[in-house]
Amino acid sequence: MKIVAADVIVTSPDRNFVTLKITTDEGLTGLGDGTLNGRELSVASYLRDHVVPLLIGRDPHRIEDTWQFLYRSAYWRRGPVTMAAIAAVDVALWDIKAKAAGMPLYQLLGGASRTGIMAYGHASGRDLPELFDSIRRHLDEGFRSIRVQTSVPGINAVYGVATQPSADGKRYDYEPAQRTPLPAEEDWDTRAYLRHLPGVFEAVRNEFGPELPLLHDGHHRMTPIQAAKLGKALEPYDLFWLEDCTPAENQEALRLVRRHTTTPLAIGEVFNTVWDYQTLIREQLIDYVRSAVTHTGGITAMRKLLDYAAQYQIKSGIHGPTDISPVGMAAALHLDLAIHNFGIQEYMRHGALTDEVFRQSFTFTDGYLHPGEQPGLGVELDEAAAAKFPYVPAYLPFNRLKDGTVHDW
Ligand code: EZ4
Ligand code: CO
Repeated sequence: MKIVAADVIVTSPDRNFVTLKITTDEGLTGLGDGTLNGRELSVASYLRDHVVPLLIGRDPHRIEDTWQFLYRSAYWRRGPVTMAAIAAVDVALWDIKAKAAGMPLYQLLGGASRTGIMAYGHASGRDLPELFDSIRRHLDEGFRSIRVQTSVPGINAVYGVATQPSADGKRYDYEPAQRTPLPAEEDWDTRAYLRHLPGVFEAVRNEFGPELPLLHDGHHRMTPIQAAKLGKALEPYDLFWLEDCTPAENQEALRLVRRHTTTPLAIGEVFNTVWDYQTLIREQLIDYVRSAVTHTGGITAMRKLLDYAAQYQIKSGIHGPTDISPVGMAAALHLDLAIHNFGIQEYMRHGALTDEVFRQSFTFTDGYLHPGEQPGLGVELDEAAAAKFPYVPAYLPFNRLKDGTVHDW
């Protein structure tokens, strides 16, 4: 088999997505996701201008060789743009291989290790009544694990709170990127956050009982000692995980956090290779790997990363926000089903327009996701529908402290 075409499709149904479609001389096609929130066109260019010409004529079955070729021949290694582009190629090739085999992708990855994929949903509220309503709504929708984000008195705009108004006039919802010409400015005060959050978790536990798995995302805002303090303060409320407690490009910082708290830690949504995790995994400084298949070089690289983590009893918590396209989500679900060290899968529903563009075969029943039994990934792209939604500039917000200092968002 030979690759005869590779097309980059940028579409913006509810938000921007970058999709690579690879076509073979036998008429098989495969899809890969290369969406990088707020920097979508850079991946589209990397693919169109520098990768697509290299793919034509290659044997699509040679996935490992293609991965190594794209990684090593670029010379400039790693980075979110490069690794998202490689991921798009890798996932499209796995889609083709599984379609050629007539099997759902998870079968090629070793078959199912479980019957369903536990998914967590995103509850949030500006105050406790609104937060409780949101948790109840998620429970009604079938979610059996819940991430809890809340407004903080004294802060105007906080990451992850759906009902707060956003800069483009819509609800903030699950989608932090806003269709504004400049990044929206939000504000932050770590001490106010640290004072407020433990009481919120106490109230949630009192209302919903001890069993419900609860998660929280600190979104890179704390120093190591602040993160240690928060982890300790949240111990009575038995979190499933505390995510991104520090900006973890400094992996050593987690040694300090780990010394002080038994709250499980999850890190890695902004990482893009196994090297970003080397200290974190070898020294068992985290409990969950948060990488997205889409941003970490695809199935090939994620499998290796998660196999390495497995030696240290570290589990998967694959990133699944709305900025991962249905193609990237499907890749995550096939991997989740196959690996032994599965932990949990993040799941945010895409909007109705996205569902028109991407036809999906996954199911969500009683809190469990399943990728379905269609050969390949189980996702089809309706290119005519995609063409109706051209790219719209959109940026993630950024933070300033009260004195005007830019802070991690
Ligand atoms: O802010 O995907 O855990 N989930 C997250 C996400 C990220 C967005 C950034 O594009 O932190 O909501
Ligand atoms: Co996160």
